Amino acid sequence: QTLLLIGAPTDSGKRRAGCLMGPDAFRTARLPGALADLGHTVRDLGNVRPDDTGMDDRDQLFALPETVGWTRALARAAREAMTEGLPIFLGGDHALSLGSVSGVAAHAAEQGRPQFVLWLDAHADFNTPQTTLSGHLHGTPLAYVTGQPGFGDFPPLAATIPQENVCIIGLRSVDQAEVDAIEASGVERHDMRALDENGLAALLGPFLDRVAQAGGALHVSLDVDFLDPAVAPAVGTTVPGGATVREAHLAMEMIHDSGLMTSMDLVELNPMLDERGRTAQLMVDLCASALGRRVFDRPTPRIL
Ligand code: DIR
Ligand code: MN
Ligand code: MN
Ligand code: MN
Repeated sequence: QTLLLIGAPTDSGKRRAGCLMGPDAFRTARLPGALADLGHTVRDLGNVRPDDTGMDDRDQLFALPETVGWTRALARAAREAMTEGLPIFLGGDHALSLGSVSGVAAHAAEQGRPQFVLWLDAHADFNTPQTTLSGHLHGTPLAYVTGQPGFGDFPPLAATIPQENVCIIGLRSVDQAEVDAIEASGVERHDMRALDENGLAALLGPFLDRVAQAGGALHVSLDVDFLDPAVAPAVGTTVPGGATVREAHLAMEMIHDSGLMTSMDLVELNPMLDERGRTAQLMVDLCASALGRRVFDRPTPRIL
């Protein structure tokens, strides 16, 4: 497969800085090499830069003009990349998905193909610019791409993703307004208790079957905080009680075996908070699993 690495160093989605270093941390942890080792053709397209919007700031929203600029630029980059291969967006905070997901959805609509989204995250990211308590726009991408009201400052969507085509796994920190909106919606959602009780495969398998039945395109958005902070500390919004290393790998392995994934985001890595690159390395290994690395393919461990 042709894989396109697209650096998306968004840092405007929340107040704590550092995610802008994410793309280079993924490169330093040898993401391109790990994917090439699997037999893929890997092209690193470098980093996208945000459009200049000339918009004014809004008191209630953190860095709205910059995030709108990113959304425009990344939606374009995503739509274009879909004609050439499988884009992997190297974040950057989760605000990048306002652009990546709306862009890939626009491409799927052109192809007459339904777009599906798998959201692996502790959070629902289902706030709107009206409901957000933090003013952090990284908490809004799923509301935007499913066409919730209140995104008038953002580019109009070329294609809205039906709520039923979205599946969230890993939930353990959801604002009240998000709970209300999501419970009234058709979004498939599984919190950590559901994962504990049923196992990852029982939650993800039926969703992947639905995507296959529909002949859909599948975007996978992997937020570092899907993982437990004990194994993935390098994220500004850690929430205890997250997925284990194996649960996350199993998700990626099932995604690969399904053959359904058409685009991916790796988001919220904050290298300033990392411990000798261990979170970056784990994200690289997870990405490799999603693209075909199996347990028996793993390099011989180095004895130190
Ligand atoms: C919270 C936290 N729901 C907010 N959100 C996210 O600010 O809207 N943290 N996405 O990673
Ligand atoms: Mn998120
Ligand atoms: Mn999150
Ligand atoms: Mn493969």
